[in-house]
Amino acid sequence: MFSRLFGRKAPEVTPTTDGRLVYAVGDIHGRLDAFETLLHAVAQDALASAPIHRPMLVLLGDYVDRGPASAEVIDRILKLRSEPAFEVRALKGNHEEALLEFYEEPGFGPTWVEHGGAATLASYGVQPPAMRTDVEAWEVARLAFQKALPASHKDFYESLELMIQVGAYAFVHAGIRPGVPLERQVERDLLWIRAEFLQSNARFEKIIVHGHTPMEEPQITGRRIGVDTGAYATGLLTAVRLDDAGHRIIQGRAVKSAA
Ligand SMILES: [Mn+2]
Repeated sequence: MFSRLFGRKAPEVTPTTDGRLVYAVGDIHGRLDAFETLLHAVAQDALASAPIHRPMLVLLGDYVDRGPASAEVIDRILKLRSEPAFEVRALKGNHEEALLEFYEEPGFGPTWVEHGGAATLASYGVQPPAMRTDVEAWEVARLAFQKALPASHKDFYESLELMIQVGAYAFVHAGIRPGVPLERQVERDLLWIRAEFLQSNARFEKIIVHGHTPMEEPQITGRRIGVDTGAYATGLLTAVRLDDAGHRIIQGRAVKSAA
């Protein structure tokens, strides 16, 4: 009311993280090099911040495919989980969904490879079939993949989360469907949505922190924070640091970009 009377905007309220220090990391896509650089920067920042509670590291999904070191990225995440420095929370991306689909269904192989799956198979020591249409060869590759995939990795892929909420923020891989309450969002949208979410002017219940759609620069608006900077191609991996004082971008760049 007052804002209308005085012709001013309502005062901005800083969104809260309920006292937590949170880092949300964008799409890694097999770029262990960029991930290591970013983790180093995040760890330095966390030490300097001396938070009261253990800092939270939210991984926004799409750990595998396209880049050269998918299996190694998962090993690195599992190691982080075994260490005390961060509470590690990992979201499911559409590329992890594709991996799990191929694990069950060899006919999905050609589709997966179109989206960078060959790099993931290679990182597990599995050669994808030369002929995309060779059904028997895909079944051989699937069986080899099932054998090569460590149980710890299978557990990891199967236990990924779809949404994490902290204070005024909700973390998802791709985005949310506008107009649908957070608790009624469906997996397909959370993993895949693009334009309908990115171009929406709808009011969201929380500030949505997401990856999935690569942009040259991190996208920060009042309703969403997008941190996918296409690391697999650019070598630049982005995180957003959130606490009760606000947000700050932290980036890690691989020494060399992918050719
Ligand atoms: Mn994605």
